[in-house]
Amino acid sequence: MIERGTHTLREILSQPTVWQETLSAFQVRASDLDGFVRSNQFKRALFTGCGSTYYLSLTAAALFQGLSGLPCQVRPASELALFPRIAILGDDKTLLVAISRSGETSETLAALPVFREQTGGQVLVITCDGQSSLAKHADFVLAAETAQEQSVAQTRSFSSMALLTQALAAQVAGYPAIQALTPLAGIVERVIHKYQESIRHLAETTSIENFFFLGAGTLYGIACEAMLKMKEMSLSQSEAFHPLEFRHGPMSMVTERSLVVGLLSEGALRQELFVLRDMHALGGRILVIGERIEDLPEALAMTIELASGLPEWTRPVLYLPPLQLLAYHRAMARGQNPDRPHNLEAVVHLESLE
Ligand code: F1P
Repeated sequence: MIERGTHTLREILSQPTVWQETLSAFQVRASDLDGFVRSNQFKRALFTGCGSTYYLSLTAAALFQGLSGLPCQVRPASELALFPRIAILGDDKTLLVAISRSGETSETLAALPVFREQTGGQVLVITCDGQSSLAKHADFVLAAETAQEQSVAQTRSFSSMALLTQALAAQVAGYPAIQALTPLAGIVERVIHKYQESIRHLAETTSIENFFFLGAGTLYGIACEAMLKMKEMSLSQSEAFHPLEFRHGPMSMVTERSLVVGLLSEGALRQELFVLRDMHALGGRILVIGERIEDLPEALAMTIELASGLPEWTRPVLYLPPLQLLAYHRAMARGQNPDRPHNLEAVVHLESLE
């Protein structure tokens, strides 16, 4: 019998290698992608997915708009399928980017024909299964095949598909995508190695009862994914907020039994640190993840410094492995099996949509 958590841990730790493989796969498709983008002259993009891949869409759309300047929207696939008139804006110059690890989720599959009928636009699919039903219905496919997983909860699949969205955004914006993203694999390996033990130690702190993940801009989708990982794997109370939104009510839940995790950006760093100091004053424990962490006394927080030296747009994926490890070790400490989360399946089917 395989010990609980074996697949999840192996998949989390394999990310440096799988990211390299994913970027190589992207490189093979890069000139075809250029042709696809040039011949369609897209004016806007709509990103969609379900669960983890909806949260990935939030980060991807923010990056895409930030780099390319094209307006982007994000909707859960169920909203596109069930409420197209209020969920879909656009015309035949709109690109739908549909993201799904399995490529078989019923809502995401149902969204495609609805989008095509309403806009006449093209569909680009990002997936871990290039032979899936979703991929078969796409106009263009980017696949991270070696990121496929045995675990139900997405870890390396999420980060590898995130890397593909970053590469897509960079390429559309005319940045040297591969060159900019290649160093990430080495950097994440160092981050995992340096912080794995202290993350495990924090995750095993049984006095922590609830988790709050705060992220702004491109990091909001990452905060949501961290919240979902903590719920799925360890069945712990967790929520995600934009950092300043947190002060508008939700912070009333912070006690000395809370862990507030700040995913620090560059643009709003001062304000984010202000919120974290505030939450510490309310009794919360603080974990911060950021490129460089200064101005925060050690006693106030546990810190994870990415120290990548890379441009900010490349960095969102680097926050993921420490957050996945936090959820994994919390699950193990609570006797859960993160490979097979409670009540969950790897693919969600809703018969009435099929
Ligand atoms: C999306 C998803 C996952 C979730 C669970 C069920 O799947 O909702 O986010 O963790 O595994 O499926 P997919 O469309 O990306 O395959």
